[in-house]
Amino acid sequence: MNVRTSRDPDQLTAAMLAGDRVALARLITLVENRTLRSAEIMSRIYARCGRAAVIGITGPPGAGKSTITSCLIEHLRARDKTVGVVAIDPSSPFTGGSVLGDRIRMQKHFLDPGVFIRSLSTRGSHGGLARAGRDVARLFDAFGKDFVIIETVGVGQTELDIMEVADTVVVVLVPEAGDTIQVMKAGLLEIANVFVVNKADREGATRMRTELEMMLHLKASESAADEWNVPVLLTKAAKGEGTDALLEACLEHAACLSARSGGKRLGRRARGEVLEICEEELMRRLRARAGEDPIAAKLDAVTAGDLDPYQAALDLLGDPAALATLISSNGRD
Ligand SMILES: Nc1nc2c(ncn2[C@@H]2O[C@H](COP(=O)(O)OP(=O)(O)O)[C@@H](O)[C@H]2O)c(=O)[nH]1
Ligand SMILES: [Mg+2]
Repeated sequence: MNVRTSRDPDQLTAAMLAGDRVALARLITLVENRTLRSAEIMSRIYARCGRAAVIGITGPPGAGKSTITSCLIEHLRARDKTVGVVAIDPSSPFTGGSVLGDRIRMQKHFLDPGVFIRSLSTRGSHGGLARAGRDVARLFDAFGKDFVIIETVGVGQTELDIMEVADTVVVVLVPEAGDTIQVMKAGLLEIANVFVVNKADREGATRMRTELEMMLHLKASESAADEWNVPVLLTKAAKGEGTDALLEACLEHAACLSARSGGKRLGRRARGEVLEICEEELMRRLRARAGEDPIAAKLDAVTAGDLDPYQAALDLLGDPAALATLISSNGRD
């Protein structure tokens, strides 16, 4: 078998679980393409997941997420831990900043066999991207990485969805007016386990920390007592300052989690996830069949003005035989 070109989930997952990095890269590509194979692949590796500590890093573009990720990789490698990174940022690929020093630092990570970095493109729907991000994180976990870092731009539902797979969610902000309000609007206050005010070399960092602490205090007094107090840390990631304390906070949070649940949170939204996987696969199959009958015939009737789109959809859904054809796996991918 040539693992570079194989599409066989059994062979590829066996090779990957035996430690083959090329097989891992190939599986990531297949999972990124969101075909039926992604579900088949994930089902084969799922039982091996749950050992890695998954850290999600989110925040606005340019806040310093990639720079922080790079620092965390360095700290983890110094402790002999292996790391997988999934970067989901359509606007800027994971290069670790434009400064030459940053790029040289990133280069080192790309050459390190203990580190596997993968950027995901925006291909497909947003839901598809969120699922791809989660699945790649799980592939790293099953492969045996000690830590998985997911970097994503924190502005929408995609990011919130991806963060479901993270054990510890780090929200990175910068001292700029309006950011704390943005935090509330984007629902980040609900998902953050650790807040970071990066670029603390700029004015307003301590004020922003105070604002965040006040917001967290209000939230804590509203809800039942939580064993975890969300810390607000200041970092100057470009200089590497404060990122060791950030890693410590992430480790403390992970320890707090496992003490609380007696294990990993894997599968805590199992019901929702099954429905999501079905939805994605059903949509994929429907789209693949859109050019064929019975959908094509209905579309023609709608374009000709003989049928309205609502009735066309109701006809298709009301015909069990048509429905069975539509959602059957065509085995072409
Ligand atoms: N002044 C300052 N700039 C920083 C700091 N951390 C990162 N940057 C710079 O901010 C820019 C965006 O960083 P990047 O990590 O790519 O942000 P991302 O879009 O959140 O991943 C880069 O030019 C970094 O060098 C910091 O602590 N202070
Ligand atoms: Mg980035």
